[in-house]
Amino acid sequence: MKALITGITGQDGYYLSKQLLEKGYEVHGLVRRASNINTNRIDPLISEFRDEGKIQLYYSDLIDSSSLTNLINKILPDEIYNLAAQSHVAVSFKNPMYSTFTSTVGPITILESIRNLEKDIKFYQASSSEMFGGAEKVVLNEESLFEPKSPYAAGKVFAHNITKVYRESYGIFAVNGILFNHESPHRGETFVTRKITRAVGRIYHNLQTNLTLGNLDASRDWGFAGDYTEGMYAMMQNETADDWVLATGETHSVKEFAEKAFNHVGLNWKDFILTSEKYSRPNEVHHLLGDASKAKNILGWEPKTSFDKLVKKMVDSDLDLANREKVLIDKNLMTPTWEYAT
Ligand code: NAP
Ligand code: F7E
Repeated sequence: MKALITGITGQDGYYLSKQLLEKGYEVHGLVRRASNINTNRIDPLISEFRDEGKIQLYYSDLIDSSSLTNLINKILPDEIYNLAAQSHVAVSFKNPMYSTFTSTVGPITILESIRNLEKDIKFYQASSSEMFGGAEKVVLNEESLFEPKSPYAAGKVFAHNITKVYRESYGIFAVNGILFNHESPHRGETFVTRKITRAVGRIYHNLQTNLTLGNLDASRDWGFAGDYTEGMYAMMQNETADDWVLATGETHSVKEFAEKAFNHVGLNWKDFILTSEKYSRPNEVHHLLGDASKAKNILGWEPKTSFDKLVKKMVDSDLDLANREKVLIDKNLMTPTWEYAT
């Protein structure tokens, strides 16, 4: 089996390609050219699987439709997972056009390519719980209404709908995975969970003195990314294509996440956390809580990692990272970074 993954260099790209490679897939990934090498997450997979020709990377971009189409025509994958996006909600307010182009032009280009090919290629679209808007404290499922609150979410609603349109109009096996927040030690460092665990590691090793956050009262249904990429695969193996919610069914505030993360190293979060308006968004998603019963009943998917285990896993990994950084900083081989933007 051959899979093409857009967004292979991201958090989910890492877990999904690892799982597919371990199942014997040939994995093809789309990489953006950047001034610094940006394959650090998947480097271990590249060194393990490249010699067997099991992992192959190509320069492209979701908004470069011709290169994307040429790639699909050349690779002729069995499954395409569209994970690429400008995925930071706060940044999407600053770069609304780029964020929207990426989320909309990308999937429709892929769907058009699939429509024009003889081969039956399955398509996975990375939909998001952000599409729900989170204004009400309700439990959300596949039937809940979309009320996007950001350019990011508005773009994802388009992609979700166009995926459904191609499924219903042309019989393409096109799946929407409506995933609630999922985190890991590979999470980008400007998302709130990783920003917190990174700070805990650095504060513990005296590399940072405090941490500035925005809205501490926002709550999210946070799961572990590796569990969610297994869910993506299960959706693609189901007999029929559909829309699926993946969530844990628990919600926790940013404050609770911070409290648990600092407690894990014996520190009190109140001694280190500051708040600033600079991290608030023009429009906030206050509360997200998902119901993944459909995925559980039909796909047999359930999250395996509890909230406590997730926080500990992320803190432990960032303690280790900060420890390694400390060694380099002490030898003047690295300049400390004190605070991350966004
Ligand atoms: P991520 O870590 O931010 O990774 C995003 C990936 O997209 C990276 O590989 C990035 O490349 C790539 N990318 C960005 N713009 C691109 C473009 N114009 N052309 C080609 N590639 C581009 O995101 P993630 O957490 O793995 O999430 C994966 C997908 O699921 C995203 O679509 C996200 O919106 C969606 N999602 C995520 C969550 C979550 O909680 N993680 C929940 C629901 C939905 P670089 O490495 O070069 O930046
Ligand atoms: O924010 C609040 C912030 O940026 C979570 C993406 O993967 O999940 C992610 O989007 C909450 C928000 O993730 C800071 O205001 C407080 O209420 O970690 P986040 P997100 O916006 O939920 C969804 C499902 C996706 O699809 C997205 O791609 O935390 N918050 N203080 C902060 N957030 C950040 N980033 N930084 C802060 O300092």
